[in-house]
Amino acid sequence: MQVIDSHTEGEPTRVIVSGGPDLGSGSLAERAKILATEHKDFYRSVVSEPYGQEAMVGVILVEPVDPECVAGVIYFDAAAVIGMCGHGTIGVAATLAHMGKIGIGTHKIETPVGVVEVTLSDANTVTVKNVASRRLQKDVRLEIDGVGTVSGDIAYGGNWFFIVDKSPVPVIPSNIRNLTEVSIKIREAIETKQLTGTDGGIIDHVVLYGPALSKNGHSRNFVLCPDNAYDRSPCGTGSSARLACLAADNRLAPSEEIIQESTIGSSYRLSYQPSTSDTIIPNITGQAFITKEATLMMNPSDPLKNGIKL
Ligand code: PYC
Repeated sequence: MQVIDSHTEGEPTRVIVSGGPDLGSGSLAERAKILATEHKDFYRSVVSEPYGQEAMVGVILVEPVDPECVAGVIYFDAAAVIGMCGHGTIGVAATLAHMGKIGIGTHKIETPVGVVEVTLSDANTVTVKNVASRRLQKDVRLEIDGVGTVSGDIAYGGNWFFIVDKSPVPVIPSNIRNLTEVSIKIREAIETKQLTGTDGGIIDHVVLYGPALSKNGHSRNFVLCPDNAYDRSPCGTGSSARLACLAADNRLAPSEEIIQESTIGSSYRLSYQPSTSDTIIPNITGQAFITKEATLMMNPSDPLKNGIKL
């Protein structure tokens, strides 16, 4: 299996260029479902240790249904197939450019949750025009053991998020373990209360916000992903969901640009355009760098070929 690895603002992406499973020729959502239900061991092994690394998001490149798209993509982490991935899309654009498949300019990419646009400004800098994003519920209060009441919004940016505006734990690198534990408790409380997005969409990402640490930053975030790893980048879909909340509260005007910091201090430039009465179209700009081209050798007799399961 041929893969190309990159990182987007510190968050790793592995693009499977060839040798992935046959997912048929249905819609991208149907193919994502086949990956999720019939190839769990496969997708876990691609991104988990010892073949992958912590926090890695994998991407299978597939034929798009929409002929205007340069590629179809299906995203996954070590725990789940996910609808969309902002940092992954920036990584895919840089990877397609590295492969000579796209040049400077704007291109369409098909995901299981809709078509997104990528604008490649140079070999590394990419702006993603994401799918329509919206807030579903404001000020949902949760009682968290050892923390107290935590209030957050349920919002969509290609995945479903619980967004806490005022993190109960300062968003600084030395708190990563504590931030992870609190975010996992929040996600468990969401499950216990059976809170979901529209059509039962699983709220599998939690974002905690704190003040920016840089002079020009708007805020800094900590993002818990389904596999319990934290996003090293500011999370493209999480940032999209947050933009929807800021827009709904009139805290950010259309086209106004903000700098969103990640936990590790990398950043995205963010803005939005209004779409329907309750949705916005987010723009996310960040940088991705290719880190390797490799052949993954999954030996059937390797007892750890499906990843380390503890
Ligand atoms: O950038 O959207 C994102 C993302 C989702 C999970 C990890 N990164």
